[in-house]
Amino acid sequence: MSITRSTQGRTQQAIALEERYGAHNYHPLPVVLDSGKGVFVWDVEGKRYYDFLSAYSAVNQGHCHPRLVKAMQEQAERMTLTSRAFYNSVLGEYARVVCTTFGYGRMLPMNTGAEAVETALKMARKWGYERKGIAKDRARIVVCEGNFHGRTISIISMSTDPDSQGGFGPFTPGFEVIPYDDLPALEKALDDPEVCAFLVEPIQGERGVYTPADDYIARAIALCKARNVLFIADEIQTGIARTGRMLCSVPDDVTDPAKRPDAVILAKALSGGMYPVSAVLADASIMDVFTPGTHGSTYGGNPMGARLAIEALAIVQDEGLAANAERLGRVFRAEVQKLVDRYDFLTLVRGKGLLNALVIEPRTGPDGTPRTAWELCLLLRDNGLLAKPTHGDIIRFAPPLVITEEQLMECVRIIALSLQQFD
Ligand code: IF1
Repeated sequence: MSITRSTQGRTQQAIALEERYGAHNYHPLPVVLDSGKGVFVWDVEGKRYYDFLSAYSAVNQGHCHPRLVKAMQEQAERMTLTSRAFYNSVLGEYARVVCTTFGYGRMLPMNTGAEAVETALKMARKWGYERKGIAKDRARIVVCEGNFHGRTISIISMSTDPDSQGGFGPFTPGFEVIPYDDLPALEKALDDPEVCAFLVEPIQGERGVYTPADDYIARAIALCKARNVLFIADEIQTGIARTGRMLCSVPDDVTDPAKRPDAVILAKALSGGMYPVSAVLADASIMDVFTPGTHGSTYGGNPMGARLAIEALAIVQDEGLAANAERLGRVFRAEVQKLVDRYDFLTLVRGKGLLNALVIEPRTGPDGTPRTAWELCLLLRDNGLLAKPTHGDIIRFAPPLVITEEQLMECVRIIALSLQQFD
């Protein structure tokens, strides 16, 4: 006997199950996604949406890219996990590909972004003691207000966001917080001889696609090099073509090590949304502070993740995703700027490549109801586009980088319609 449920019931049932059995550590937009392909996702009721979040920039290559699905199927039938107790036949090639793609001598493979950030923190401290001569347990790392680098205890210890940090003490010491996009503050912080590293996002994603002055990162790199401090770029959200080039912190054609980050942290789109894969990139003079037994991970460098990362990076190159993001990002910001000029409750649109955000003035509608970014996201959802507010009044717009101009213009029309209804 076939039991047919009203499809609306499937949405409510999925939400109810998650509410009942899942921890309440998120407040998802009320939509239950069931399948995805390229720029599109479908909910359990069969409704299609444009995905304008891309799983926080993990699906740059588009949902279920056929080359990634094929790579996963093939590797799944061959070998998925060996641990690093033994070599495997894919990790060496993955290490070569990711080092040559981004221009570094060594890579350390991990799984989640936070794990890679923690790895970079350990590397920086150990480098500080062994190469810079900082006294034992005295190393300090400079970070920025508004940072987001993950959710582990040490990473939230450097956070300035009460939601991320509150209630989880005691905190890991050794972090110095300075204002973002403030070179004099960085210069002052670097006066401390016990500083081993400066960890920074080239654009602060979680803060709302907070974009610094054009020369901030380049000048911060120069300051760090001059003071023998490691410049560590967290490119977990901004890297891998999202902002119109392979790394947001440095143009692809800048090869001079003096003008490049000392270390780069990657995750998310490194596997195209198929599997947690992250990595820390640095040259041997820094990375070789890690010796056998000083760091590791059960799944880090596994053949499945390695195979997917090789394919995910190849897709970015083969499909010209950086150039597409650069070109269509300009189109998107120009079109949305017209809407900002039209509606007084829109403050600005900002971003780089296809990592953009729209800042809304929170207000109360004529019927007395709140008109916040959340309400606008519900209208966008009803009109077939999924996006999510960050920090209350900011909506991030970050579609998969495979989007076409025609699709992008359709999404601009959806945003315009939703703003009209929101007004
Ligand atoms: C959540 C947003 C948050 C990151 C950067 C490290 C990590 C992230 C620059 C850690 C992860 C995710 C985490 C997820 C929501 C999303 C996010 F910024 F993308 F919007 F939280 F701020 N560095 N960002 O963006 O990587 O351990 O998650 O693999 O925690 O809510 P991860």
